[in-house]
Amino acid sequence: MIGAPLDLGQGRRGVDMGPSAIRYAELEQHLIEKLGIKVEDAGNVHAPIPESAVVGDDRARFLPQILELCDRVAKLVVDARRVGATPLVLGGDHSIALGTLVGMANAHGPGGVVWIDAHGDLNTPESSPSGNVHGMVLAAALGLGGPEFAREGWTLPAVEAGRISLVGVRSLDAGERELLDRIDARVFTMSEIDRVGIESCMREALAHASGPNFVHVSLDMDVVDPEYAPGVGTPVRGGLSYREAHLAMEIVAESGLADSLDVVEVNPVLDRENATAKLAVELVASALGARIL
Ligand SMILES: [Mn+2]
Repeated sequence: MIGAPLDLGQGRRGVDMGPSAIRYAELEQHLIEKLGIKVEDAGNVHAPIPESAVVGDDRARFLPQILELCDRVAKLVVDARRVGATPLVLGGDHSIALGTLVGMANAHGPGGVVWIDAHGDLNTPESSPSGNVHGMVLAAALGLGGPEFAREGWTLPAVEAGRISLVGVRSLDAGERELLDRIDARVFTMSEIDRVGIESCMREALAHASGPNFVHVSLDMDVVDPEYAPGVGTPVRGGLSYREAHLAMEIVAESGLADSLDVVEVNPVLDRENATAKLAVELVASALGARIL
């Protein structure tokens, strides 16, 4: 378990408290007592705060500080893989997933990813309407974010272009649609999930991401409908229901494919009685094998 209390990748304060909220909702106890999983909490990596950091380039705000933090996450992920552990990274905004993916790629070579998110996170500094890096992280992991994302010692692309699955998407920018035309991604929009069901969508998403080196599952809590997950920075109506979110994670566990996980964008400032962090704990537990029976 690695905490990444970063909020420089988006515009609102609060997601920096995500790791605390998730720990306070008793993630560790859940995993140990209910699932018998051995957990080691590596604590939080150092994260600068926006009030004392330099914004830098408006097209990719706080990018140098974000990459520094991702590098710290990546090193802990490599350490975890060395001892055969499953890295579970707690955000923080979604930028931290670049650290997880680079760490996995440094340890094993480029892999596949199932990106469970209301958004595509496939912008670049050129295409981004906001300059928020959390909306660029998947493009960056593909090596398509531009030269500003390159760093010494980083394996980029960290993800193979033919092994990306997006699940739960309902908000894409024009630049993201263009990028999707150029890569072989499987995109399961909410519309497709409505039509064919979350079960077959998740099975196909995992199959598309599977292959050599690793499969990473990245869970942005904003994929869940704001009715169940109100404490996220960028809520979009029409998301996964409580049961659909659980079933998606149960299928992750059943597949046995996930080598690493992250859960991101929990914002306690916008939450109701820590409901979103509690749901994050439940969903992580489902992804790691919690069952009803
Ligand atoms: Mn996201």
